[in-house]
Amino acid sequence: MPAMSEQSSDLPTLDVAIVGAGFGGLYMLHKLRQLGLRARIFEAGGGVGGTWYWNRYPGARCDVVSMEYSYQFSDELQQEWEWSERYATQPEILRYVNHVADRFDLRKDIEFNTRVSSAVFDEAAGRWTVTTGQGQRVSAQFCVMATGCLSSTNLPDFPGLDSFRGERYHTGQWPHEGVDFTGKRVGVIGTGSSAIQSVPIIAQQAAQLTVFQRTASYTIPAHNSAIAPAEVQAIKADYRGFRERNKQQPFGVDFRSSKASALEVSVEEREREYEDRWQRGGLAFLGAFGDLLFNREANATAADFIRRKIASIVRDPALAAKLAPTQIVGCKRLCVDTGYYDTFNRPNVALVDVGETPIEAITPAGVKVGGQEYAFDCLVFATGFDAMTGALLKIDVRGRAGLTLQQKWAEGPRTYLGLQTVGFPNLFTITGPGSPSVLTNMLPSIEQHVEWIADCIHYVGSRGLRTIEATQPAEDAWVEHVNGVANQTLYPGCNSWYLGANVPGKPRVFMPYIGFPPYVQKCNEVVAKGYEGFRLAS
Ligand code: NA7
Repeated sequence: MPAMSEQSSDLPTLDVAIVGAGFGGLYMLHKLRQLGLRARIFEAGGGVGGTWYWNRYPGARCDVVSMEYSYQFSDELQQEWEWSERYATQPEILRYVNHVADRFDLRKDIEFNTRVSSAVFDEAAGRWTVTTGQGQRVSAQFCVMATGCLSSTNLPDFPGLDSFRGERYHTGQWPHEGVDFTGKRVGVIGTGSSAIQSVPIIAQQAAQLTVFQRTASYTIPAHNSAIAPAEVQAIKADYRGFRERNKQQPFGVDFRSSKASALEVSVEEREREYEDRWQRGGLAFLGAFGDLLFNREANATAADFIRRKIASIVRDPALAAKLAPTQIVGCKRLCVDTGYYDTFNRPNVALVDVGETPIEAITPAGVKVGGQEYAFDCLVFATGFDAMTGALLKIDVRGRAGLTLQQKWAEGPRTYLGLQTVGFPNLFTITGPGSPSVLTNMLPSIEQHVEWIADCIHYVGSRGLRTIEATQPAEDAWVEHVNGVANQTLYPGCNSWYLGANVPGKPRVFMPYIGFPPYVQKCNEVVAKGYEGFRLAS
Protein backbone atom coordinates (compact mmCIF):
# COMPACT_ATOMS: atom_id res chain seq x y z
CA MET A 1 0.00 0.00 0.00
CA PRO A 2 1.39 3.47 -0.78
CA ALA A 3 2.17 5.95 1.96
CA MET A 4 -1.24 7.10 3.04
CA SER A 5 -2.15 10.77 3.34
CA GLU A 6 0.05 13.64 2.28
CA GLN A 7 2.43 15.08 4.76
CA SER A 8 1.48 18.33 6.40
CA SER A 9 4.90 19.78 6.96
CA ASP A 10 8.51 18.94 6.64
CA LEU A 11 8.49 16.73 9.73
CA PRO A 12 9.57 13.13 9.31
CA THR A 13 6.44 11.15 8.43
CA LEU A 14 5.00 7.83 9.35
CA ASP A 15 1.77 6.13 8.49
CA VAL A 16 1.36 5.06 12.09
CA ALA A 17 3.05 6.13 15.33
CA ILE A 18 2.74 3.50 18.07
CA VAL A 19 3.28 4.37 21.72
CA GLY A 20 4.59 1.48 23.81
CA ALA A 21 6.54 -1.72 23.09
CA GLY A 22 4.60 -4.12 25.28
CA PHE A 23 2.64 -7.04 23.87
CA GLY A 24 0.17 -4.65 22.20
CA GLY A 25 2.64 -2.32 20.51
CA LEU A 26 4.87 -5.13 19.25
CA TYR A 27 2.11 -7.03 17.53
CA MET A 28 0.69 -3.75 16.16
CA LEU A 29 4.05 -2.99 14.55
CA HIS A 30 4.27 -6.47 13.06
CA LYS A 31 0.74 -6.29 11.61
CA LEU A 32 1.24 -2.84 10.10
CA ARG A 33 4.51 -3.85 8.51
CA GLN A 34 2.75 -6.81 6.91
CA LEU A 35 0.41 -4.24 5.34
CA GLY A 36 3.40 -2.40 3.91
CA LEU A 37 2.91 0.59 6.18
CA ARG A 38 5.59 2.73 7.78
CA ALA A 39 5.15 2.36 11.52
CA ARG A 40 7.43 3.06 14.44
CA ILE A 41 7.19 2.43 18.17
CA PHE A 42 8.20 4.99 20.78
CA GLU A 43 8.98 3.28 24.08
CA ALA A 44 9.90 4.90 27.39
CA GLY A 45 11.73 1.81 28.67
CA GLY A 46 15.09 0.47 27.62
CA GLY A 47 13.61 -2.77 26.26
CA VAL A 48 10.45 -4.51 25.10
CA GLY A 49 7.81 -6.07 27.36
CA GLY A 50 5.85 -3.16 28.84
CA THR A 51 4.54 -4.08 32.27
CA TRP A 52 6.78 -7.20 32.22
CA TYR A 53 9.79 -4.98 31.63
CA TRP A 54 9.08 -2.90 34.74
CA ASN A 55 7.54 -5.33 37.22
CA ARG A 56 10.66 -7.23 38.27
CA TYR A 57 9.80 -7.60 41.95
CA PRO A 58 10.57 -10.95 43.59
CA GLY A 59 7.93 -13.55 42.78
CA ALA A 60 6.38 -11.61 39.87
CA ARG A 61 4.38 -14.07 37.81
CA CYS A 62 1.39 -14.11 35.52
CA ASP A 63 -1.94 -15.26 36.98
CA VAL A 64 -3.05 -16.73 33.64
CA VAL A 65 -1.45 -20.07 32.76
CA SER A 66 1.50 -19.82 30.41
CA MET A 67 0.06 -22.02 27.64
CA GLU A 68 -2.69 -19.40 27.34
CA TYR A 69 -0.74 -16.22 28.08
CA SER A 70 1.10 -15.99 24.79
CA TYR A 71 0.56 -14.83 21.22
CA GLN A 72 -1.37 -17.04 18.83
CA PHE A 73 -0.95 -15.04 15.61
CA SER A 74 1.93 -17.26 14.50
CA ASP A 75 1.53 -21.00 14.74
CA GLU A 76 5.30 -21.46 14.31
CA LEU A 77 5.89 -19.18 17.29
CA GLN A 78 3.45 -20.96 19.57
CA GLN A 79 4.77 -24.36 18.50
CA GLU A 80 8.45 -23.53 18.99
CA TRP A 81 8.27 -21.71 22.34
CA GLU A 82 8.61 -23.90 25.43
CA TRP A 83 7.14 -22.64 28.70
CA SER A 84 8.69 -24.28 31.72
CA GLU A 85 6.04 -23.71 34.39
CA ARG A 86 2.27 -23.65 34.74
CA TYR A 87 2.42 -19.94 35.61
CA ALA A 88 5.32 -18.19 33.91
CA THR A 89 7.66 -16.03 35.94
CA GLN A 90 8.33 -12.43 34.93
CA PRO A 91 11.88 -13.31 33.70
CA GLU A 92 10.49 -16.08 31.48
CA ILE A 93 7.79 -13.80 30.03
CA LEU A 94 10.44 -11.17 29.38
CA ARG A 95 12.60 -13.77 27.57
CA TYR A 96 9.56 -14.72 25.50
CA VAL A 97 8.72 -11.16 24.49
CA ASN A 98 12.37 -10.54 23.59
CA HIS A 99 12.33 -13.70 21.50
CA VAL A 100 9.26 -12.38 19.66
CA ALA A 101 10.95 -9.02 19.03
CA ASP A 102 14.01 -10.80 17.57
CA ARG A 103 12.12 -13.43 15.63
CA PHE A 104 10.04 -10.83 13.79
CA ASP A 105 12.92 -8.35 13.56
CA LEU A 106 10.92 -5.68 15.35
CA ARG A 107 13.69 -3.73 17.11
CA LYS A 108 14.76 -1.78 14.05
CA ASP A 109 11.46 0.11 14.21
CA ILE A 110 11.48 0.79 17.95
CA GLU A 111 12.95 3.83 19.64
CA PHE A 112 13.79 2.84 23.20
CA ASN A 113 14.32 5.24 26.10
CA THR A 114 11.95 7.59 24.30
CA ARG A 115 8.93 8.80 26.22
CA VAL A 116 6.16 10.41 24.18
CA SER A 117 5.26 13.73 25.78
CA SER A 118 2.50 14.88 23.44
CA ALA A 119 0.35 13.87 20.51
CA VAL A 120 -1.48 16.73 18.81
CA PHE A 121 -4.02 16.42 16.00
CA ASP A 122 -3.62 18.82 13.10
CA GLU A 123 -7.15 19.23 11.76
CA ALA A 124 -6.12 20.82 8.48
CA ALA A 125 -3.77 18.00 7.63
CA GLY A 126 -5.73 15.20 9.31
CA ARG A 127 -2.53 14.00 10.97
CA TRP A 128 -1.00 13.59 14.40
CA THR A 129 2.20 15.28 15.48
CA VAL A 130 3.91 13.13 18.08
CA THR A 131 6.61 14.74 20.23
CA THR A 132 9.03 12.89 22.48
CA GLY A 133 10.67 13.98 25.72
CA GLN A 134 13.87 14.57 23.77
CA GLY A 135 12.03 17.03 21.50
CA GLN A 136 11.94 14.73 18.49
CA ARG A 137 8.80 15.29 16.38
CA VAL A 138 7.12 13.08 13.84
CA SER A 139 3.97 13.39 11.77
CA ALA A 140 1.74 10.33 11.43
CA GLN A 141 -1.66 9.77 9.92
CA PHE A 142 -2.61 7.40 12.72
CA CYS A 143 -1.57 7.14 16.32
CA VAL A 144 -1.98 3.90 18.27
CA MET A 145 -1.74 4.08 22.02
CA ALA A 146 -0.37 0.76 23.25
CA THR A 147 0.31 2.28 26.65
CA GLY A 148 -0.92 -0.64 28.73
CA CYS A 149 -3.49 -1.06 31.49
CA LEU A 150 -1.08 -1.48 34.41
CA SER A 151 1.90 0.66 33.49
CA SER A 152 1.58 3.91 35.42
CA THR A 153 2.53 3.27 39.04
CA ASN A 154 0.49 4.63 41.93
CA LEU A 155 2.66 6.06 44.71
CA PRO A 156 0.39 7.50 47.42
CA ASP A 157 1.32 10.98 48.47
CA PHE A 158 2.07 10.14 52.11
CA PRO A 159 3.27 13.10 54.18
CA GLY A 160 7.03 12.87 54.54
CA LEU A 161 7.36 10.43 51.64
CA ASP A 162 10.75 11.73 50.56
CA SER A 163 12.14 11.99 54.07
CA PHE A 164 12.75 8.24 54.44
CA ARG A 165 16.47 7.62 54.90
CA GLY A 166 16.46 3.94 53.91
CA GLU A 167 15.99 2.34 50.48
CA ARG A 168 12.62 2.84 48.82
CA TYR A 169 11.18 0.63 46.06
CA HIS A 170 7.94 0.37 44.10
CA THR A 171 7.03 -3.11 42.86
CA GLY A 172 6.10 -1.65 39.47
CA GLN A 173 9.50 0.01 38.97
CA TRP A 174 11.82 -2.57 40.42
CA PRO A 175 15.61 -2.19 40.00
CA HIS A 176 16.92 -4.34 37.18
CA GLU A 177 19.79 -5.63 39.25
CA GLY A 178 17.38 -6.96 41.91
CA VAL A 179 17.36 -6.24 45.63
CA ASP A 180 18.90 -8.35 48.37
CA PHE A 181 16.90 -8.00 51.59
CA THR A 182 19.14 -10.35 53.59
CA GLY A 183 19.35 -9.21 57.19
CA LYS A 184 17.22 -6.10 56.55
CA ARG A 185 14.16 -4.74 58.34
CA VAL A 186 11.61 -4.40 55.54
CA GLY A 187 8.21 -2.70 55.41
CA VAL A 188 5.77 -3.57 52.61
CA ILE A 189 2.85 -1.21 52.01
CA GLY A 190 -0.10 -2.81 50.23
CA THR A 191 -1.59 -6.28 50.03
CA GLY A 192 -2.68 -6.57 46.39
CA SER A 193 -1.31 -9.10 43.94
CA SER A 194 2.22 -7.62 43.82
CA ALA A 195 2.58 -7.78 47.62
CA ILE A 196 1.01 -11.22 47.76
CA GLN A 197 3.57 -12.54 45.27
CA SER A 198 6.59 -10.78 46.78
CA VAL A 199 5.92 -11.03 50.54
CA PRO A 200 6.65 -14.79 50.85
CA ILE A 201 10.02 -14.32 49.11
CA ILE A 202 11.02 -11.14 50.92
CA ALA A 203 10.11 -12.85 54.22
CA GLN A 204 12.65 -15.60 53.52
CA GLN A 205 15.44 -13.04 53.15
CA ALA A 206 14.57 -10.26 55.56
CA ALA A 207 15.46 -10.16 59.24
CA GLN A 208 12.05 -8.68 59.93
CA LEU A 209 9.15 -7.99 57.57
CA THR A 210 6.13 -5.84 58.42
CA VAL A 211 3.18 -5.74 56.03
CA PHE A 212 0.86 -2.72 56.12
CA GLN A 213 -2.62 -3.86 55.10
CA ARG A 214 -5.43 -1.44 54.27
CA THR A 215 -7.76 -4.04 52.75
CA ALA A 216 -7.24 -7.78 53.15
CA SER A 217 -7.18 -9.63 49.81
CA TYR A 218 -8.57 -12.96 48.77
CA THR A 219 -5.91 -15.16 47.29
CA ILE A 220 -6.09 -18.69 45.90
CA PRO A 221 -3.04 -21.00 45.87
CA ALA A 222 -1.31 -21.22 42.50
CA HIS A 223 -0.07 -24.80 43.00
CA ASN A 224 2.53 -23.85 40.47
CA SER A 225 4.72 -26.59 39.03
CA ALA A 226 6.70 -27.55 35.96
CA ILE A 227 4.39 -28.18 33.00
CA ALA A 228 4.03 -31.87 32.20
CA PRO A 229 5.41 -32.59 28.70
CA ALA A 230 2.30 -34.66 27.93
CA GLU A 231 0.07 -31.66 28.68
CA VAL A 232 2.14 -29.44 26.42
CA GLN A 233 2.03 -32.04 23.65
CA ALA A 234 -1.73 -32.40 23.94
CA ILE A 235 -2.24 -28.63 23.66
CA LYS A 236 0.27 -28.19 20.84
CA ALA A 237 -1.31 -31.02 18.86
CA ASP A 238 -4.31 -28.75 18.45
CA TYR A 239 -3.18 -25.31 19.67
CA ARG A 240 -5.57 -23.56 17.31
CA GLY A 241 -8.55 -25.54 18.62
CA PHE A 242 -7.43 -24.89 22.21
CA ARG A 243 -7.31 -21.15 21.53
CA GLU A 244 -10.67 -21.13 19.76
CA ARG A 245 -12.37 -22.99 22.59
CA ASN A 246 -10.93 -20.58 25.16
CA LYS A 247 -12.17 -17.58 23.17
CA GLN A 248 -15.70 -18.88 23.67
CA GLN A 249 -15.28 -18.85 27.47
CA PRO A 250 -16.26 -15.99 29.79
CA PHE A 251 -13.06 -13.96 30.37
CA GLY A 252 -11.53 -15.79 27.38
CA VAL A 253 -9.81 -18.22 29.72
CA ASP A 254 -10.40 -21.87 30.43
CA PHE A 255 -11.90 -21.51 33.93
CA ARG A 256 -14.19 -24.53 33.45
CA SER A 257 -16.90 -21.97 34.14
CA SER A 258 -20.11 -23.37 35.50
CA LYS A 259 -23.53 -21.85 34.83
CA ALA A 260 -24.98 -23.38 38.01
CA SER A 261 -26.03 -21.16 40.92
CA ALA A 262 -24.10 -21.49 44.16
CA LEU A 263 -27.44 -21.29 45.92
CA GLU A 264 -29.15 -24.11 44.09
CA VAL A 265 -26.75 -26.91 44.97
CA SER A 266 -26.49 -28.67 48.32
CA VAL A 267 -24.04 -27.35 50.90
CA GLU A 268 -21.93 -30.51 50.45
CA GLU A 269 -21.84 -30.15 46.69
CA ARG A 270 -20.88 -26.48 46.94
CA GLU A 271 -18.13 -27.24 49.41
CA ARG A 272 -16.80 -30.04 47.16
CA GLU A 273 -16.70 -27.68 44.20
CA TYR A 274 -14.79 -24.96 46.09
CA GLU A 275 -12.43 -27.50 47.61
CA ASP A 276 -11.73 -29.03 44.20
CA ARG A 277 -10.96 -25.61 42.74
CA TRP A 278 -8.84 -24.60 45.75
CA GLN A 279 -6.82 -27.80 45.30
CA ARG A 280 -6.37 -27.20 41.55
CA GLY A 281 -5.51 -23.57 42.27
CA GLY A 282 -5.69 -20.30 40.37
CA LEU A 283 -8.28 -17.85 39.12
CA ALA A 284 -10.55 -20.68 37.94
CA PHE A 285 -11.87 -20.62 41.51
CA LEU A 286 -14.23 -17.88 40.30
CA GLY A 287 -15.67 -20.19 37.64
CA ALA A 288 -17.14 -22.46 40.34
CA PHE A 289 -20.64 -21.03 39.98
CA GLY A 290 -22.28 -18.80 37.41
CA ASP A 291 -23.70 -16.31 39.90
CA LEU A 292 -20.65 -15.56 42.05
CA LEU A 293 -20.21 -12.12 40.50
CA PHE A 294 -23.92 -11.36 40.26
CA ASN A 295 -25.49 -12.39 43.53
CA ARG A 296 -24.23 -11.27 46.94
CA GLU A 297 -25.57 -14.31 48.73
CA ALA A 298 -23.88 -16.64 46.25
CA ASN A 299 -20.66 -14.64 46.56
CA ALA A 300 -20.81 -14.87 50.34
CA THR A 301 -20.55 -18.66 50.14
CA ALA A 302 -17.22 -18.35 48.31
CA ALA A 303 -16.03 -15.65 50.73
CA ASP A 304 -16.88 -17.85 53.67
CA PHE A 305 -14.99 -20.79 52.15
CA ILE A 306 -11.81 -18.74 51.66
CA ARG A 307 -12.03 -17.22 55.15
CA ARG A 308 -12.23 -20.71 56.64
CA LYS A 309 -9.15 -21.66 54.59
CA ILE A 310 -7.28 -18.66 56.00
CA ALA A 311 -8.28 -19.65 59.52
CA SER A 312 -6.98 -23.16 58.88
CA ILE A 313 -3.61 -21.92 57.59
CA VAL A 314 -2.77 -19.02 59.93
CA ARG A 315 -2.07 -20.39 63.42
CA ASP A 316 -2.72 -17.21 65.44
CA PRO A 317 -6.53 -16.71 65.39
CA ALA A 318 -6.26 -12.94 65.92
CA LEU A 319 -3.89 -12.65 62.95
CA ALA A 320 -6.09 -14.95 60.85
CA ALA A 321 -9.04 -12.69 61.60
CA LYS A 322 -7.09 -9.62 60.47
CA LEU A 323 -6.10 -11.36 57.24
CA ALA A 324 -9.68 -12.42 56.51
CA PRO A 325 -11.21 -10.18 53.84
CA THR A 326 -14.76 -9.00 54.21
CA GLN A 327 -15.51 -7.57 50.77
CA ILE A 328 -17.07 -9.29 47.75
CA VAL A 329 -14.81 -12.01 46.28
CA GLY A 330 -13.57 -11.12 42.79
CA CYS A 331 -14.76 -7.53 42.96
CA LYS A 332 -11.14 -6.52 43.42
CA ARG A 333 -9.04 -8.76 41.23
CA LEU A 334 -8.62 -12.16 42.85
CA CYS A 335 -4.98 -12.94 43.66
CA VAL A 336 -3.04 -16.14 43.09
CA ASP A 337 -0.25 -16.96 45.52
CA THR A 338 2.44 -19.32 46.65
CA GLY A 339 2.45 -19.52 50.43
CA TYR A 340 1.09 -16.04 51.20
CA TYR A 341 -1.11 -16.76 54.23
CA ASP A 342 1.39 -19.28 55.61
CA THR A 343 4.09 -16.60 55.53
CA PHE A 344 2.32 -14.93 58.46
CA ASN A 345 3.15 -17.98 60.60
CA ARG A 346 6.83 -17.01 60.41
CA PRO A 347 8.26 -15.40 63.54
CA ASN A 348 9.89 -12.61 61.48
CA VAL A 349 6.64 -11.44 59.82
CA ALA A 350 4.14 -8.97 61.29
CA LEU A 351 0.93 -7.41 59.99
CA VAL A 352 -0.18 -3.85 60.73
CA ASP A 353 -3.79 -3.07 59.92
CA VAL A 354 -4.03 0.39 58.38
CA GLY A 355 -7.66 0.03 57.33
CA GLU A 356 -9.14 1.99 60.18
CA THR A 357 -6.06 3.88 61.26
CA PRO A 358 -4.37 4.96 58.02
CA ILE A 359 -0.65 5.49 57.59
CA GLU A 360 -0.01 8.89 59.14
CA ALA A 361 3.33 9.63 57.58
CA ILE A 362 6.54 8.27 56.21
CA THR A 363 9.33 9.37 58.53
CA PRO A 364 13.12 9.39 58.13
CA ALA A 365 13.16 6.11 60.08
CA GLY A 366 10.13 4.35 58.62
CA VAL A 367 6.34 4.43 58.82
CA LYS A 368 4.11 6.11 61.40
CA VAL A 369 0.67 4.69 62.19
CA GLY A 370 -1.56 5.70 65.08
CA GLY A 371 1.27 7.59 66.72
CA GLN A 372 3.58 4.57 66.61
CA GLU A 373 6.70 4.56 64.46
CA TYR A 374 7.96 1.40 62.75
CA ALA A 375 11.64 1.56 61.75
CA PHE A 376 12.94 0.01 58.52
CA ASP A 377 16.01 -0.31 56.36
CA CYS A 378 13.88 -0.74 53.23
CA LEU A 379 10.35 0.24 52.26
CA VAL A 380 8.51 -1.53 49.46
CA PHE A 381 5.52 0.27 47.99
CA ALA A 382 3.26 -2.44 46.55
CA THR A 383 0.62 0.23 46.02
CA GLY A 384 -0.42 -0.65 42.50
CA PHE A 385 -1.22 1.41 39.45
CA ASP A 386 -3.16 4.30 38.09
CA ALA A 387 -4.79 1.61 36.00
CA MET A 388 -6.21 1.71 32.49
CA THR A 389 -6.00 5.46 31.94
CA GLY A 390 -2.90 6.56 33.89
CA ALA A 391 -0.23 6.08 31.23
CA LEU A 392 -2.42 7.57 28.51
CA LEU A 393 -3.35 10.65 30.49
CA LYS A 394 0.30 11.38 31.31
CA ILE A 395 0.71 12.20 27.61
CA ASP A 396 -0.58 15.57 26.47
CA VAL A 397 -3.05 14.25 23.87
CA ARG A 398 -4.91 16.99 21.99
CA GLY A 399 -7.64 16.28 19.47
CA ARG A 400 -9.96 18.52 17.49
CA ALA A 401 -10.03 22.21 18.49
CA GLY A 402 -7.26 21.62 21.01
CA LEU A 403 -9.46 19.46 23.26
CA THR A 404 -7.21 17.51 25.59
CA LEU A 405 -7.87 13.93 26.58
CA GLN A 406 -7.62 15.05 30.22
CA GLN A 407 -10.52 17.47 29.60
CA LYS A 408 -12.53 14.95 27.64
CA TRP A 409 -12.11 12.28 30.34
CA ALA A 410 -12.30 14.60 33.36
CA GLU A 411 -15.30 12.65 34.68
CA GLY A 412 -13.99 9.28 33.57
CA PRO A 413 -13.00 7.71 30.27
CA ARG A 414 -15.53 7.76 27.43
CA THR A 415 -14.92 5.59 24.40
CA TYR A 416 -16.63 3.70 21.64
CA LEU A 417 -15.70 0.02 22.08
CA GLY A 418 -12.58 1.02 24.03
CA LEU A 419 -11.00 1.66 20.63
CA GLN A 420 -11.63 5.35 19.94
CA THR A 421 -12.93 8.49 21.61
CA VAL A 422 -14.87 11.27 19.87
CA GLY A 423 -12.80 14.34 19.04
CA PHE A 424 -9.62 12.32 18.47
CA PRO A 425 -9.78 11.06 14.88
CA ASN A 426 -7.33 8.35 13.79
CA LEU A 427 -6.28 7.74 17.39
CA PHE A 428 -6.75 4.19 18.66
CA THR A 429 -6.25 2.62 22.08
CA ILE A 430 -5.27 -1.02 22.42
CA THR A 431 -7.33 -2.58 25.22
CA GLY A 432 -8.57 0.88 26.15
CA PRO A 433 -11.18 1.60 28.85
CA GLY A 434 -14.57 0.38 27.68
CA SER A 435 -13.13 -2.84 26.27
CA PRO A 436 -12.92 -6.20 28.11
CA SER A 437 -9.12 -5.91 28.53
CA VAL A 438 -8.19 -6.68 32.14
CA LEU A 439 -11.28 -8.83 32.64
CA THR A 440 -9.97 -11.26 30.06
CA ASN A 441 -6.77 -13.02 29.19
CA MET A 442 -4.91 -9.91 27.97
CA LEU A 443 -3.03 -11.61 25.14
CA PRO A 444 -5.99 -12.68 22.97
CA SER A 445 -7.71 -9.38 23.76
CA ILE A 446 -4.63 -7.50 22.59
CA GLU A 447 -4.51 -9.57 19.43
CA GLN A 448 -8.20 -8.97 18.72
CA HIS A 449 -7.73 -5.19 19.10
CA VAL A 450 -4.54 -5.10 17.03
CA GLU A 451 -6.17 -7.04 14.20
CA TRP A 452 -9.28 -4.84 14.31
CA ILE A 453 -7.18 -1.65 14.26
CA ALA A 454 -4.91 -2.93 11.46
CA ASP A 455 -7.94 -3.86 9.33
CA CYS A 456 -9.46 -0.44 10.03
CA ILE A 457 -6.30 1.44 9.07
CA HIS A 458 -6.05 -0.63 5.90
CA TYR A 459 -9.70 0.09 5.10
CA VAL A 460 -9.21 3.85 5.52
CA GLY A 461 -5.92 3.91 3.59
CA SER A 462 -6.94 1.68 0.72
CA ARG A 463 -10.01 3.87 0.04
CA GLY A 464 -7.99 7.05 0.06
CA LEU A 465 -9.85 8.31 3.11
CA ARG A 466 -8.25 10.69 5.57
CA THR A 467 -9.89 10.07 8.89
CA ILE A 468 -12.02 7.72 10.93
CA GLU A 469 -13.66 8.92 14.13
CA ALA A 470 -16.26 7.51 16.49
CA THR A 471 -19.60 9.35 16.42
CA GLN A 472 -21.10 10.94 19.50
CA PRO A 473 -24.30 8.83 19.56
CA ALA A 474 -22.24 5.63 19.21
CA GLU A 475 -19.90 6.66 22.03
CA ASP A 476 -22.75 7.75 24.31
CA ALA A 477 -24.64 4.52 23.74
CA TRP A 478 -21.50 2.43 24.37
CA VAL A 479 -20.63 4.22 27.61
CA GLU A 480 -24.19 3.75 28.82
CA HIS A 481 -24.06 0.08 27.87
CA VAL A 482 -20.69 -0.49 29.65
CA ASN A 483 -22.04 1.12 32.83
CA GLY A 484 -25.38 -0.67 32.55
CA VAL A 485 -23.71 -4.07 32.32
CA ALA A 486 -21.33 -3.30 35.21
CA ASN A 487 -24.25 -2.24 37.38
CA GLN A 488 -25.91 -5.61 36.94
CA THR A 489 -22.90 -7.24 38.59
CA LEU A 490 -21.18 -7.03 41.97
CA TYR A 491 -18.06 -5.40 40.47
CA PRO A 492 -18.88 -1.78 41.38
CA GLY A 493 -19.29 -2.84 45.02
CA CYS A 494 -15.76 -2.27 46.31
CA ASN A 495 -12.85 0.13 45.99
CA SER A 496 -10.99 -1.54 43.15
CA TRP A 497 -8.60 -0.22 40.53
CA TYR A 498 -11.20 -1.30 37.95
CA LEU A 499 -13.17 1.67 39.30
CA GLY A 500 -10.20 3.99 39.75
CA ALA A 501 -11.01 3.94 43.46
CA ASN A 502 -7.40 3.23 44.50
CA VAL A 503 -6.15 6.61 43.26
CA PRO A 504 -7.31 9.59 45.30
CA GLY A 505 -9.27 12.07 43.15
CA LYS A 506 -9.68 9.71 40.20
CA PRO A 507 -13.29 9.65 38.90
CA ARG A 508 -15.11 6.56 40.06
CA VAL A 509 -16.14 4.87 36.82
CA PHE A 510 -16.07 1.15 36.08
CA MET A 511 -13.55 1.04 33.23
CA PRO A 512 -13.37 -2.45 31.73
CA TYR A 513 -16.30 -3.86 29.74
CA ILE A 514 -17.80 -7.02 31.21
CA GLY A 515 -18.86 -8.83 28.09
CA PHE A 516 -16.41 -11.26 26.65
CA PRO A 517 -16.96 -13.05 24.22
CA PRO A 518 -19.99 -11.08 22.82
CA TYR A 519 -17.74 -8.01 22.59
CA VAL A 520 -15.73 -9.61 19.78
CA GLN A 521 -18.91 -10.28 17.84
CA LYS A 522 -19.98 -6.66 18.33
CA CYS A 523 -16.62 -5.41 16.94
CA ASN A 524 -17.00 -7.71 13.94
CA GLU A 525 -20.57 -6.57 13.31
CA VAL A 526 -19.46 -2.93 13.39
CA VAL A 527 -17.01 -3.71 10.57
CA ALA A 528 -19.55 -5.79 8.62
CA LYS A 529 -21.88 -2.78 8.69
CA GLY A 530 -19.23 -0.51 7.14
CA TYR A 531 -17.79 0.75 10.47
CA GLU A 532 -21.13 1.46 12.06
CA GLY A 533 -20.81 4.21 14.66
CA PHE A 534 -17.73 5.71 13.01
CA ARG A 535 -17.53 8.65 10.62
CA LEU A 536 -15.18 8.17 7.68
CA ALA A 537 -14.00 11.29 5.89
CA SER A 538 -11.91 12.04 2.83
P1 NA7 B 1 -3.25 -3.37 43.72
O1 NA7 B 1 -3.97 -4.64 43.52
O2 NA7 B 1 -3.93 -2.11 43.34
O3 NA7 B 1 -2.82 -3.31 45.25
C1 NA7 B 1 -2.32 -2.13 45.82
C2 NA7 B 1 -2.31 -2.28 47.32
O4 NA7 B 1 -1.80 -1.07 47.88
C3 NA7 B 1 -3.69 -2.50 47.90
O5 NA7 B 1 -3.61 -3.40 48.95
C4 NA7 B 1 -4.06 -1.10 48.38
O6 NA7 B 1 -5.00 -1.08 49.41
C5 NA7 B 1 -2.71 -0.63 48.87
N1 NA7 B 1 -2.68 0.83 48.98
C6 NA7 B 1 -2.83 1.74 47.99
N2 NA7 B 1 -2.77 2.99 48.50
C7 NA7 B 1 -2.60 2.84 49.83
C8 NA7 B 1 -2.49 3.76 50.90
N3 NA7 B 1 -2.56 5.07 50.68
N4 NA7 B 1 -2.31 3.27 52.15
C9 NA7 B 1 -2.25 1.95 52.36
N5 NA7 B 1 -2.36 1.02 51.38
C10 NA7 B 1 -2.53 1.47 50.14
O7 NA7 B 1 -1.85 -3.37 42.93
P2 NA7 B 1 -0.88 -4.59 42.65
O8 NA7 B 1 0.35 -4.03 42.05
O9 NA7 B 1 -0.74 -5.45 43.83
O10 NA7 B 1 -1.65 -5.43 41.57
C11 NA7 B 1 -2.19 -4.83 40.40
C12 NA7 B 1 -2.57 -5.86 39.40
O11 NA7 B 1 -1.38 -6.41 38.82
C13 NA7 B 1 -3.27 -7.06 39.95
O12 NA7 B 1 -4.62 -6.86 40.13
C14 NA7 B 1 -2.98 -8.12 38.91
O13 NA7 B 1 -3.83 -7.94 37.81
C15 NA7 B 1 -1.60 -7.77 38.48
P3 NA7 B 1 -6.59 -1.03 49.05
O14 NA7 B 1 -6.92 -2.41 48.55
O15 NA7 B 1 -6.76 0.01 47.97
O16 NA7 B 1 -7.25 -0.67 50.31
